[in-house]
Amino acid sequence: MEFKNIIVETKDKVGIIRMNRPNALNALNTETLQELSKAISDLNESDQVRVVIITGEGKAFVAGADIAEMKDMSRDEAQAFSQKGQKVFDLIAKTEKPVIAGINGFALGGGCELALACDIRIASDKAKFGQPEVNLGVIPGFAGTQRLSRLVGLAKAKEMIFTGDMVDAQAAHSMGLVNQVVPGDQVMNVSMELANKIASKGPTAVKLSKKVIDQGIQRSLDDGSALERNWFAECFASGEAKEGMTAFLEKRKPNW
Ligand code: CO8
Repeated sequence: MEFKNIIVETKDKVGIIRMNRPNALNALNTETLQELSKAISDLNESDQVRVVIITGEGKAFVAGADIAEMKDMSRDEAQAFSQKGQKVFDLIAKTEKPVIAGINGFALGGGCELALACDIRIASDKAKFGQPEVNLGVIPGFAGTQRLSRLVGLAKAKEMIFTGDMVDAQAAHSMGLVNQVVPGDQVMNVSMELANKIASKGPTAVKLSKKVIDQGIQRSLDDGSALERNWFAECFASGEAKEGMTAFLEKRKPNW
């Protein structure tokens, strides 16, 4: 599939998706969602790739769903569009490999929701976050009501969603919406550094960590701990535990 609205590349063990509709501030139309879905599936299946970064070209990460495309939607079309976006973002959230959002600028509406579907968020000090849907007479439709409240708590999520106000990167950091704020021109460097560090770790252990955290958080502590036991054992079955521990004892780097 040829991509028109995104650029996909691989550097070492890191797959990079750049949202690339700068004239529309990388707004998500149906075509872009389809491309994003294909790209993330391809990177998930690639043996070379261990970590994925999603970032934006120009002054926006993503300024939301495409308002021009949504404007005349019927109720059924709106439902289908919301479902499509939720499915793509779910694919990102459930990708076996860690996904880092390198937030270079505006992350609004669907753009904030895209960042929320990623595992780790690195933000430029110039980035702005918001769920401005109420300004347009709608609510977030790509799971923002759900993921934002789970990440930053009900009070902050409700304030952002009810007012539609934008918050700057520092405020986003204070509420736990982003992991780190970095100077604007350092977003990709810091994201790559983090991605390379994660990519150097035991690949099965990293994948299973993501799976057990995401699945366990939805269960009781006892049930989550049962999952952890199973997947802890799985690390031994994969052979990577033996290599990691042997390497430690032999004072060398593991080879995985
Ligand atoms: N959709 C379509 N086009 C957009 C969008 C968007 N979300 N955002 C910006 N653009 C376009 C502008 O129309 C403009 O186009 P043109 O040059 O042809 O006039 C171009 O991008 C540049 O934008 P601005 O001139 O507005 O740039 P500014 O720097 O002045 O302002 C802002 C930047 C503040 C980011 C401003 O563009 C803005 O407010 N954008 C809209 C942000 C927004 O409301 N996003 C939420 C959209 S709703 C949503 O995401 C819901 C998701 C769930 C959908 C569920 C499905 C039913």
